[in-house]
Amino acid sequence: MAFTNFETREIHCKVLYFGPQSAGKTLNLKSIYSSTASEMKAGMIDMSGNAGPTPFFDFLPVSLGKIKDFHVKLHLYTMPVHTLYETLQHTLMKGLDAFVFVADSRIEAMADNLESMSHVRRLLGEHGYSISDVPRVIQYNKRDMDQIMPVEVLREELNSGGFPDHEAVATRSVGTLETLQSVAKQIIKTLSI
Ligand SMILES: Nc1nc2c(ncn2[C@@H]2O[C@H](COP(=O)(O)OP(=O)(O)OP(=O)(O)O)[C@@H](O)[C@H]2O)c(=O)[nH]1
Ligand SMILES: [Mg+2]
Repeated sequence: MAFTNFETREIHCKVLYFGPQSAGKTLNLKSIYSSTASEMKAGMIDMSGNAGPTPFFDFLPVSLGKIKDFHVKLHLYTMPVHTLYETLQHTLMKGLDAFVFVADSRIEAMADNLESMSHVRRLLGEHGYSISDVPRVIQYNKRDMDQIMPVEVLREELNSGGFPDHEAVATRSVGTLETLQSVAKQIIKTLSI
């Protein structure tokens, strides 16, 4: 649920990036960070130093600017994959406004994608969200790699609900901003301002 502060005229929304291990969740946030104009970077946590698997989670606040006299901010988080961090997963699930599912397009990652998607659905259910109603974007990442699944198959397996989806190459910042814009558009529609 978006948090509205009427005194400061700010609305804070929470977006979680899900997906299997190494799908490119952290790189999505890094790419958004590096594509943001330096004058807009105030308040962002510099993520350029983080490398390798994410031990806990990543966090990146981004500003959408003013909408009807309210300053709208998105708080982007990546969800840790390992069940070792179950408590953290439950904490991150609270107050969710939308999510991005980053799929790894490689054929060998298909089973992990499916398992990760059912984990997301399970978490949504456990936290009282209406599974088919939470705004989301599905991203088919690593489109530059060899031996990848056709997008139509990924769509059939991971996006039967017909949510907005995008192809991406996060290493080259291809599709990462489009994914963010897509999720922002859906969130803005749900804001009651
Ligand atoms: N070729 C290619 N490699 C990618 C792409 N996206 C991510 N990678 C690589 O995949 C690896 C994992 O990327 P991360 O962004 O750390 O993935 P993650 O989902 O945050 O991984 P965890 O934090 O371990 O769950 C890195 O070596 C990236 O360079 C892509 O689009 N193309
Ligand atoms: Mg990571």
